[in-house]
Amino acid sequence: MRDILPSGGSNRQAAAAGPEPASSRPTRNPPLSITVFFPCYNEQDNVTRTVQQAMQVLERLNIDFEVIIVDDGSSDRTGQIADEMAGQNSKVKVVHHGTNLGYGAALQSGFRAATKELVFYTDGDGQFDIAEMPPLLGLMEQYDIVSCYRLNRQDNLIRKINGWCWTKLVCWLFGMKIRDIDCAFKLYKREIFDRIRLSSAGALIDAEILARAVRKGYRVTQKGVHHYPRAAGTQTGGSVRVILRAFKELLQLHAQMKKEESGTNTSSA
Ligand SMILES: Nc1nc2c(ncn2[C@@H]2O[C@H](COP(=O)(O)OP(=O)(O)O)[C@@H](O)[C@H]2O)c(=O)[nH]1
Ligand SMILES: [Mg+2]
Repeated sequence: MRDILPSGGSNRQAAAAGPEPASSRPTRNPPLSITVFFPCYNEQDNVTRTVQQAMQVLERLNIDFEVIIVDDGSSDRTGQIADEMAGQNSKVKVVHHGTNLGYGAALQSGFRAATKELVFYTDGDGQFDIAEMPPLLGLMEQYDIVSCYRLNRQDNLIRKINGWCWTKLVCWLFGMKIRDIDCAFKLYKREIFDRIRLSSAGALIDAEILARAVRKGYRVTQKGVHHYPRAAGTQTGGSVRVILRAFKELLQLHAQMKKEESGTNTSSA
């Protein structure tokens, strides 16, 4: 486990010049409340199982919680199933997108809708085991973010190589040391999202959140989790459209953050 700090000097300056990092403020132990959310796009055959497993794990924790399903404009029955679950349990909430807006937009909606002290998300397709989330909670006494990495990524070799290169590229551009940037198993202090403005609607979102949070001085730690084959439904995370959009957003974000950084340096000079 490592304490992840920005590796670039300018980022370090920006973090030092920013407001007091959350990690230096007192944290309650145990954490009082958690939002768990699932981005879902056409997950009619997975969403019930995924949400029920989450409810079981969360009930056992004995803390205040809510579960949010973000239906990203699904054309199958995901939205109806989500509404039915919310109708049966007041702890389940649903956010619907009228059309498919993309993975990043789905995550942004989840973070915006979250009301609890901590916010955790994982994919609605059930490729992770939410039972691996509770051991991460204790880490929030020392850290603001737990970014997990897949111990046994269940994808073909090409996708694994692409994922490795993407992580390296993004970390190099934004001065971070993260093992698996797109691993959809992350825990955050919710207040982070009051202090950063996100722009990525596509797959760049994970990188953008981490880059912006690290720049603000939030502390990240990493932990390995297991990854399972998709049991049902269709994977779209590696499609050419998703990849091209991620590269376009990467160029835009890099330029935007450089501009923001030079603005910060000029105003603090
Ligand atoms: N790919 C994709 N996934 C979305 C979108 N909106 C929400 N999701 C959800 O994001 C998660 C990851 O998608 P998936 O295709 O399994 O990607 P992969 O696991 O990275 O190959 C799933 O829970 C999807 O239902 C979207 O517009 N595109
Ligand atoms: Mg998946």
